[in-house]
Amino acid sequence: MRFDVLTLFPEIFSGYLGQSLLKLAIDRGLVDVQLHNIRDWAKGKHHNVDDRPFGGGPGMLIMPGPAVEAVEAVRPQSDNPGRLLLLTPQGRRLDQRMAEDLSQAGRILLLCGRYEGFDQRVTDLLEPEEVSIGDYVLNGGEVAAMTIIDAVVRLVPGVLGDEESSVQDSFSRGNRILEHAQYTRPREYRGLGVPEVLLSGNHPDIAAWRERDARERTEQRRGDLLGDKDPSE
Ligand code: 6GU
Repeated sequence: MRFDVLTLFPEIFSGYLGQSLLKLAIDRGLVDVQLHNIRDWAKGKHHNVDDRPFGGGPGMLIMPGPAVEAVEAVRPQSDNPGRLLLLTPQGRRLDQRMAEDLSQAGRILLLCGRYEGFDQRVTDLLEPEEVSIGDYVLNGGEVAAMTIIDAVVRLVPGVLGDEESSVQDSFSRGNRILEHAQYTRPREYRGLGVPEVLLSGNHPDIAAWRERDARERTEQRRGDLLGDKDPSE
């Protein structure tokens, strides 16, 4: 799985990319993340990438030239043209189903905006898929791009061990239930014990307890998940 991140702030990604699970996946050749600085495609001696909006208004917009030319230069670097995502709070909201679909693409290009966003002609010319990670406003697309990489990478075969397989995750395909509570040692901490059934060795009883706990917490916290239909379908 190859990710190409196009951003004005590639440094934001360095700590994240050096972190355990992702670093391991990169070292094992399962994942490749290429960072590209949009400013490298800026023209003129000041390498400007942003300017004020025509018609007035607050903030600065990323000019079409650097963004469009960056994508046009990076896209042919691999045989797979991949899926081009533009990160914006105006995009389609990311969910587990979208992450699963993206994990099949082989390659994802992530175009990160800062300031007040991109000149409209970036979208008109590149026709990217516009993606949001939720209904709140971030200062830029970088944290959203990391979120997408993080959600997708753990679905790439081989990235997670068998032990931590993603198939039973709360939101894996068709699974619209939260996970049950879990306990580890010590058996007592500050006067709080562990449900007796989990210490019983009775595996049918343990499975039944976990199912009930998962159902109860889903009802209490996320009743919206229990409707008979996925609202994204
Ligand atoms: Cl993708 N970008 C920005 N700037 N804000 C967001 C977002 C993206 N998703 C939610 N909020």
